[in-house]
Order: sequence, then structure tokens, then C-alpha cells
Amino acid sequence: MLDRRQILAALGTTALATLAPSALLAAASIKPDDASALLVIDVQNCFLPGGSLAVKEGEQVVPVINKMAKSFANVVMTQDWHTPGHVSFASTHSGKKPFETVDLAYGKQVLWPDHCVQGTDGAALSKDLSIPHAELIIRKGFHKDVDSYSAFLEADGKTSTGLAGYLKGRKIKRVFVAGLATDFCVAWTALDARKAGFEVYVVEDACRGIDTQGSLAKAWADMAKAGVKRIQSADIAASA
Ligand code: VGL
Ligand code: ZN
Repeated sequence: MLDRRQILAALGTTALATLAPSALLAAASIKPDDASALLVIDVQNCFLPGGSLAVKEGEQVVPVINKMAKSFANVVMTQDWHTPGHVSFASTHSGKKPFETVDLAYGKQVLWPDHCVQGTDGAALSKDLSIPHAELIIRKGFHKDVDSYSAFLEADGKTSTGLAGYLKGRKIKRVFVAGLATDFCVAWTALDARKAGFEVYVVEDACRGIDTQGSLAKAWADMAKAGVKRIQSADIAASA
């Protein structure tokens, strides 16, 4: 006969045995495979503290991305890479200030402080990134008269960066997007990745936003509508 204490002890063991594995699974249920790539967007000095277009808490994404990158066999990084006098700079348009907008041939353009000018220290990737196995760095926004938030398609909506072709050539089916800024380069990259036919995850705690004129809420709404999955870095299984 089991006494009361033995029954309680057995129940306790059963409860632990049944609960613990599912709790662990829920904590890290996504395992990146060879058909998965991590896209690290614009983790550049200009977007970090002290930079000309510093994103609030931008530096906090770096350790999260470094850790997560270890779970990926495939990592691609991007670099915003503008000409001097780029069309996206407020300083290029007389009488305009940063965060105002202008209407260009391809649509509405938010104007920014000068940032990520080709070859400058501000355009360099953060020295705190530690992803030696990253296999491609793609530069974007290098045409003087066209911006490119997206890593796939310039803001004219038709000029390709070549990234979709690269990823498809490498048989990548799933992309995980992280970096700066959530509401611009991360969101536009995620939306274009969906349009190009990829399964897309945005890792929320590995991103930070600029949030101008409601841009952050709009970006998340647009991404949800497009079928982008919003996850946390803890949802990704750590490397073995
Ligand atoms: C970005 C504004 C201007 C970004 C780039 O990386 O999100 N935002 N250029
Ligand atoms: Zn830019």
C-alpha cells in the first residue's frame, strides 16, 4: 500500500515529467536548418549610440544577434551604403529638415540626417558584431537618386539588389530578420522576402525601431498582414 506521502511524491514526479519537456519545447521550438538564413540588417555605427541616425537602444541588439547567429549555418549581413548628397538626406533638399517627407518619382520619401556615407566610419558595421561565419555582406542604397530600405528591392520597387537570387541559388527557403531599424530596413526586407516567396520570421528582441509618425505600429501591422512571423530570440534553439 502506498501512503499519502508516497502518492504525493509520485504525482509530483509525473507532473514534472509531463510538464517539463513541453515547457522546454515552448521556450526554443525553432531549429534553423540548412535551408534557413539569418539576415542581419544594418548594424552600423550611424544607427548606434553616437551615430548620426542613432536608433534608441540600438546597441542592445548586438549581443542578442551574436548569440543567435551561432544557431545559423547561413548568415547574410547588410550595409546601408549611400553616396554623399543622397536623395534620402534632408540636407540634399533645400528648406527640408530630417524626418520631414518629400514626394519623389517613386513615391513618398522620409528625409534623414546624413548617414551611412560610403567608406565612412559611420557606415562601418559595428565592431562588436561577432559573426565570423557570415557569408555575404550586401550593400544597398548606393544609387544616388533611389533609397533602399529593403535588402531585396530598391525603393523604386523594381531594381533588385540580387539578394533573392543569391538566397534561392543557395537553396534557402526561410529567412530570419534582425537588426536596425524594425520599422524601416527590417520591415521592408521582411515584406519583400515574403513577396519573393520566402518563409519569414522577424526576431523582435533582436531589432529596435526608429518610430517616426506611427511607423513602428504600421510596420508590425503590415508584416502581420503579409504573413511574417513575429518571434523572440528565445524561440530559436541554441546551437548544439
Ligand atoms: C534605415 C532609415 C534610413 C534603416 C536606413 O536601416 O532602417 N532607416 N536608412
Ligand atoms: Zn539609409
